[in-house]
Amino acid sequence: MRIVVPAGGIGGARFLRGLRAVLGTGAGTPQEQSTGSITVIGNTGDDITLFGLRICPDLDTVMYTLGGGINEEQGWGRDGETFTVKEELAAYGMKPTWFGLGDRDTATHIVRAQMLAAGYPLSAVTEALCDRWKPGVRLLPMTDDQVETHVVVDDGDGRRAIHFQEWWIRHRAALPAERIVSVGAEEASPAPGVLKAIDEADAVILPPSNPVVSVGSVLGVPGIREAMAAKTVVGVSPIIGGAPVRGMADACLRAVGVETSAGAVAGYLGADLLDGWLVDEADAGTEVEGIEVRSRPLYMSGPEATEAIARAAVDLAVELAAGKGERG
Ligand code: FO1
Repeated sequence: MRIVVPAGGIGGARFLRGLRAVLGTGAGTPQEQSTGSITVIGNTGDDITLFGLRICPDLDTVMYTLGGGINEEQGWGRDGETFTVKEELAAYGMKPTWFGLGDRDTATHIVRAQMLAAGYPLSAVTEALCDRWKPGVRLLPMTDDQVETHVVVDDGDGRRAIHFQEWWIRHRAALPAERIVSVGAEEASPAPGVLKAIDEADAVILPPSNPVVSVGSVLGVPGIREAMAAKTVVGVSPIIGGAPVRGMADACLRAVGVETSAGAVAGYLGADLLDGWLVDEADAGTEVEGIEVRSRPLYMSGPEATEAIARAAVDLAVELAAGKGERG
């Protein structure tokens, strides 16, 4: 079964570990035992240039998590990390100091910066980095063009736009966001292979990533949403019982005027896109017009739980695809 997954950072990456187990595409699984393939369309809206380096948080989080190099409790950055480069930059008075630039992680950013400077597109850079990490999925950036998520805030110094990372890391998304803007999205094109992978997919699964700045950013690249809407799409709610499982998706939802609930997020993603929506038992009874809602435990409390959630998503997609077939 060929599955396409538009993904963001931590929640998406963890879900992908479970989906990889369901399809038997995990690292070390002999090819013949694999029952399918996974193409991840990674969000690049979080990307930021700092100290001459191009940093791609969501691509790196997926790559490290599936490649076995992630800092597990943090959910981002490398395991066994040190911060000597960060300290030395601060000693030179370099700004910003709020970004947690790790030494091991910096090697990834140097490889990326060097390849980009040599003229390679981000998709080629990502493929080269994955040659080392072997994530067991095909990881494509949503676009090779520059798209960045910026947040319009007004904190008494007057209204201004700041980079998503500054809002997220420095301000912990506590500055009320008047608007979230995907700068450059209108002019961007899907990266090579993205539309083909969607077209050839048996299903699209939306992981419990941030619906606004992660899944939303991927859907905002012209052509991607339409291509996905033509497929059977099943999503996993990132909101349980009115709160995000982790991260600050509620701050993002507030910025776009959407209630922090499993049902409201499904409505925000749209019934034109979503065929099925998994919600936690806490949200059983959620109904969304035009979307088949099913409830089950959604806490990714460990590998078994995560695999069971991924399997439920795949099973619902198979069920709905068959139904679609009947309806023609
Ligand atoms: N998140 C933080 O909360 N603090 C950090 O200092 C930080 C540094 C960082 C460095 C590299 C990287 O790939 C991710 C990093 N993140 C950090 C996480 C990142 O801001 C978010 O995971 C995504 O951008 C949101 O999906």
